Amino acid sequence: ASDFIPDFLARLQSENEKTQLQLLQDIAAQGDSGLTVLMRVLQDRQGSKPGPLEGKAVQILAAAESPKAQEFLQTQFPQGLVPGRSQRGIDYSPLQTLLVQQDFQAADRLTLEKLCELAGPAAVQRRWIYFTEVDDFPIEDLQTINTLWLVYSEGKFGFSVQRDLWLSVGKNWDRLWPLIGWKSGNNWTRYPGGFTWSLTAPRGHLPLSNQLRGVRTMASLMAHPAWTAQEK
Ligand code: UYC
Repeated sequence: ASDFIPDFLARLQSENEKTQLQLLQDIAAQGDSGLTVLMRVLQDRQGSKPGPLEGKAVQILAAAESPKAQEFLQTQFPQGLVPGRSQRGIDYSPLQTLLVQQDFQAADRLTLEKLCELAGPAAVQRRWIYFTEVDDFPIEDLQTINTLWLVYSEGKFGFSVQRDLWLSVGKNWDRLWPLIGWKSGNNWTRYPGGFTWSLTAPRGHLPLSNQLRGVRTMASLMAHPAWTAQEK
């Protein structure tokens, strides 16, 4: 029954990321022995920086109704796969939980809340952030939030993805909006119903930045040193 395991592990080594993610889905479809392979993959990769491959494996294990898989996640990753590093003592584990569950809409809301927390009590009260507050965000916290989005979205969502696209269109907002599905023709995408809260969304679709008060907050986010600084 587990003949496929060595072959699978060998293919996982060689294929590109997109194929690897597909391989993980295929293996998960093999039932309990498939879950065992996913646990093995995660164990083999412990100590290296988690990416979308590890994120997908954790999402599959978390969704499986398998006590063995639950226990594995509890013991191997009691704090979650991604370390929730924060320079301001902010707890990112609820965000990690929502992203593991692929509840992208709730995760998006919580991301906005976390950015307000980062900006301080005035922003928490106001429920939105000034662009000047973004400049003072610690690199470490933005990297944590971004890594969480990247790891649990097959590398599709996150500020750094938005930034890559923004650079690819010469920092032209009018070209960015349709690319990430925030505007279609002359129409802004309506919050929340118009947005796509799943991986079928275009790259860079999430997390959202409300443009009601202009682009300066998003511009500050895109220009933040977090995206060019070395990760710890
Ligand atoms: N909304 O249209 N948005 C809200 C987006 C705009 C508006 C929240 C994103 C255009 C109002 C989020 C886009 C616009 C509210 C987003 C978008 C507009 C609101 C909840 C595409 C009108 C009610 C968090 C760029 C033409 C709140 C929050 C209020 C909410 C996101 C209207 C996450 C990405 C220009 C009236 N929109 N927003 O910030 O403050 O409240 O009245 O961007």
